[in-house]
Amino acid sequence: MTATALQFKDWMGQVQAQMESALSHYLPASTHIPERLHDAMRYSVLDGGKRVRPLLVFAAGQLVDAEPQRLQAVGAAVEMIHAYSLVHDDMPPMDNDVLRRGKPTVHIAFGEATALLAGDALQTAAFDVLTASTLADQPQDQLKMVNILARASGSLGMCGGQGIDLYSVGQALTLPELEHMHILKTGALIRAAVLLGSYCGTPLSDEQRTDLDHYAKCIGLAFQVVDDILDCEADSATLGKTAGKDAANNKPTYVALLGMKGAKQKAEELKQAAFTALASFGEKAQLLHALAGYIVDRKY
Ligand code: GRG
Repeated sequence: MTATALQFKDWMGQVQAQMESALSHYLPASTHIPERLHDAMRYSVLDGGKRVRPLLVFAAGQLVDAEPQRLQAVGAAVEMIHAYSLVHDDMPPMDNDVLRRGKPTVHIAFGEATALLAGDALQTAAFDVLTASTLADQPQDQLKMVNILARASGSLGMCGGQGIDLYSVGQALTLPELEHMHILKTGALIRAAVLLGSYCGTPLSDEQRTDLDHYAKCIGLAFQVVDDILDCEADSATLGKTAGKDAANNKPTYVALLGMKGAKQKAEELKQAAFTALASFGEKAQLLHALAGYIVDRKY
């Protein structure tokens, strides 16, 4: 491993540790009544996950010299939305999964009604954190941040993407349709994480914001392409299948549409496009650059 790669790994470890404490701080304590609901919320968020979205918040914060406390709050808000989406996605009417991050899913551990409530409460807790303290220099910027997170999470963002996914089961999606679904389902929150981090410090110019947004769109889509590749590889290894669980469940994937080689090439192209979008930021975009590499080259 090179010195730069080691420094990046150290930085990731530090942000992940900071986020664990920040999330624990912002989530209601288990001792609050109703304890069962707060236990379920904490169970779904703490002690697990790569924290990719908070890492992006911090990396974008570096561009604008943002204060760590602001980035922790914003990272916590985004991670709470992410956790809520996983809790609901795992439930029987959606993916019906029994394991997440190596432990029983929330509805298995706490029951379906509590899982539903925990997801709902995590969603509103995110907006509580995003509005409870000053996170941008200008009040209108903080208002914009609330709007960015709401848009990215709702029916024009993540929920909309999940809807397209649900309604397309058993249908043959074209590549543009698959791409549209993932830009919303996974990409919208990743894009929001990058933009939100950039609102926490010195304002960017419109041109810089456009470049940053382009970077965020590329890595948001790359994240899903790589997720499909990893799913397919894991399922091939354990089940001896070549198409992966999603394809076996009749869900469209990049690997099914492009083949493994084509999907890997697509991820590489998106990474290069993300790098290009960062060119004008120079040294300040080092962490965003490294994160694009991490997202595309990760092994889990
Ligand atoms: C139910 C409203 C609602 C939305 C669900 C994002 C989503 C929409 C569902 C997740 C389904 C899924 C597993 C998609 C694949 C990509 C993805 C988001 C993987 C999980 O994210 P990671 O890898 O997870 O960042 P960790 O555990 O590291 O936090």
